[in-house]
Amino acid sequence: MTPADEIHEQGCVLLRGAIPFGTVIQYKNALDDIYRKMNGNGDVSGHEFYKHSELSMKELFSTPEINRAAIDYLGHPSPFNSTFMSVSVNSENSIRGLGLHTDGIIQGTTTEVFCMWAPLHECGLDAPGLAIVRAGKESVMRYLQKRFPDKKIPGWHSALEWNSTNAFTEEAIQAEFGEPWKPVMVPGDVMLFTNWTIHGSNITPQMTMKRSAAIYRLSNRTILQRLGDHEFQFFGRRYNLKSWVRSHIA
Ligand SMILES: O=C(O)CCC(=O)C(=O)O
Repeated sequence: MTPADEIHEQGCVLLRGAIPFGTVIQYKNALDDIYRKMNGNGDVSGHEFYKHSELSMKELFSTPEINRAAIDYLGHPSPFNSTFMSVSVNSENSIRGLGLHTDGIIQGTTTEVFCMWAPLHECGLDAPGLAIVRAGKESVMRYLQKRFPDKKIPGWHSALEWNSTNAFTEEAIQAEFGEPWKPVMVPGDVMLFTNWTIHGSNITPQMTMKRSAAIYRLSNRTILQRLGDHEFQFFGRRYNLKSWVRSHIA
């Protein structure tokens, strides 16, 4: 079974040692430099990171194994978004993590998205790791439709509304899918999943160390194609963003 087959079947696959250790440490050091300069520990976008370090997220994840999995899953991968996220129990050090969710319910489900998550520190034992539900798109879609019966799925998404329900509590998810997988991971390991995979931070009060992760997402549609999904109004007339960009810029 290929990594893409595993993603179809169970929503995720963990590639051990997928990126050379030394490369990951170079990115970790660059991120620490940025935090020192900015005197902060929040999220850093891939774009901001590149401006400071000239290290690109694309290159970090560009190994033959990962490229193959992305092509097998998406066909023609195109950059979607990228960020570095640092998590610890001490919120002065970083953010305190994210509860269980699917990226699609927040960022949209009309585009297929392939997500790569790589820790820059050891995690899952002394530092927060990743909690991930081993369930494929079909079963997650069935679950979401059951929990949000009046919404069109795929289609509906909301940055806030999903979070005002109990659809993503540990208890609700466990009752439907069983205990989420919480693997111990080291720099070089990469978890691959999609915008349908239920996941979040694995954090307990005992995890006293900080962990950073590089997160890079690709989609099966280019930015221009995605713009075609959006309409806007100007002086009472409706415009399609993609057609507008084509005629005025592209
Ligand atoms: O890095 C983490 O702890 C969680 C990341 C996550 O859930 C996300 O970026 O969607």
